[in-house]
Amino acid sequence: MAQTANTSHDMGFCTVEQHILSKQGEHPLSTGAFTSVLVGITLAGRIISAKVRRAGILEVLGEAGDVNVHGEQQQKLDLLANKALEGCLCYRESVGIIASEELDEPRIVRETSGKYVIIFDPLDGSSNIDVNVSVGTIFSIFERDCEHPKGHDHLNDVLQPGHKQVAAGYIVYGSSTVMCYTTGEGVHMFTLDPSVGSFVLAQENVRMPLKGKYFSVNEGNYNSFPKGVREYLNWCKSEEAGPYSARYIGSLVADFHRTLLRGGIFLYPPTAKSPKGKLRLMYEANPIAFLAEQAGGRATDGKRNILEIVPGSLHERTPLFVGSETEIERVERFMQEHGA
Ligand code: AHM
Ligand code: MG
Repeated sequence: MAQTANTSHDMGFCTVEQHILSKQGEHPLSTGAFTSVLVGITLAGRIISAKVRRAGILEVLGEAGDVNVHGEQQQKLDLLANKALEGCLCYRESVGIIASEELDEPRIVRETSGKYVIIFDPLDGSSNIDVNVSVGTIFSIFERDCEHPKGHDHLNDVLQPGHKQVAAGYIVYGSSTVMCYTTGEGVHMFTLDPSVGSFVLAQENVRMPLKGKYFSVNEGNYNSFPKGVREYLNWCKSEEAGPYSARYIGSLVADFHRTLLRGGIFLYPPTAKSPKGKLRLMYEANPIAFLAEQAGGRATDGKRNILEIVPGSLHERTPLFVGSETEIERVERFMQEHGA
């Protein structure tokens, strides 16, 4: 069971903005500039949530007609979500660079000021948009040094390994809209109260259970998984294991949210179609890995801790295994023995 340190009930009514502000002074990075970035993200989250909730009425479902840098059809809601984040962030003085799944290249918002680099997947789980299944927004924040020499390549400010993230989080638009974030001091969870339009503290210091009997994977790809992964999944279904229960939504944010609260494992291994994995390192795996570690879990690409990977490009892909410590150790043992 996830443990609760404090909830809104014993602390009073605490919004996400109040929570972030209350951390100012406690954390070396908790400054007004940093708070402004997080508040920009929560504002965008509320805008996106409103669009997702009324998608059928607003006629924003379906394809937009363009493909993104990955060759995937952009959905109208993908673009609206991207626009909401750009709009809510770029206005803020502390924003230096933004990068998104929906933008080919990072956008340099301020050349020589704007200390933060914000990288996001505006609407993750695109295939679920039109069928009323949970989707989400994922974000990752780095610092950059604004005092750089002339000719500085801003891409280097973006391509930082995950362990340098100063904050990360997601918003899941599910049966309710929930936001989780970390600044490296635990994971905190908020629920959007639509009657007042605020994210209200639901749980501070969320802990991922050490083990959990859920495995979450697209088993349609089973035949092309590495042998170690196939053997692990066979074990999950064996009598010896219990067996485990399968849960797969196909939206990373929603699948991870369940894994965070209930424990178990989410995996997207290399496949024949995506030999380097399908998920994107910088705006999917990194923020999820940071949150997992902060909640007591772990994330690996099968060989390395996700947070140690030095990215070569913004849209780089990676295999991802994330979840309860016990399950990650177990899948690693299977991969060491049978091949990753
Ligand atoms: P997207 O960013 O284009 O939506 O793709 C990422 C999504 C993840 O949310 C999810 O874990 C995965 O793709 C599902 O992939 P698949 O449909 O191959 O199972
Ligand atoms: Mg995505």
